[in-house]
Amino acid sequence: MKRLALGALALCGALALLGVAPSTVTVHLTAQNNSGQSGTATLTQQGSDVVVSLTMMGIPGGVAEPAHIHPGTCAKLNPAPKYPLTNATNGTTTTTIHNVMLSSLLGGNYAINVHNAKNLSIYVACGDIK
Ligand SMILES: [Cu+2]
Repeated sequence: MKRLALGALALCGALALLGVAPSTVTVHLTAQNNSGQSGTATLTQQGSDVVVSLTMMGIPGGVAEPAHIHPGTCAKLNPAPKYPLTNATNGTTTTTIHNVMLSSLLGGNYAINVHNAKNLSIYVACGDIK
């Protein structure tokens, strides 16, 4: 156990020296169009990839809702997705977006949204990435 902790410490030190210290951003998705659905997404830099984990509350059981990262903000969203996420089935989804820097997604230029499974034009939740 002690050896494991020392190993983890050494790994952290090595990552810090390499300048690839992991960083994470949390995005809160609020309900839209009276969906009653809200959620939390965490975006984590892992090397040259960003891993997006999304957990939604209030999705009906068994429903797979499409989710994306879109350019724009929730208030003014570009309807064309920039990065598709895997569908939020039973409320959770994890997607690895390759060759993206988390820093490029910050600054209020992108938002994460979730769509109604039956009618994509209806947004059920959205959160600005900042
Ligand atoms: Cu979308």
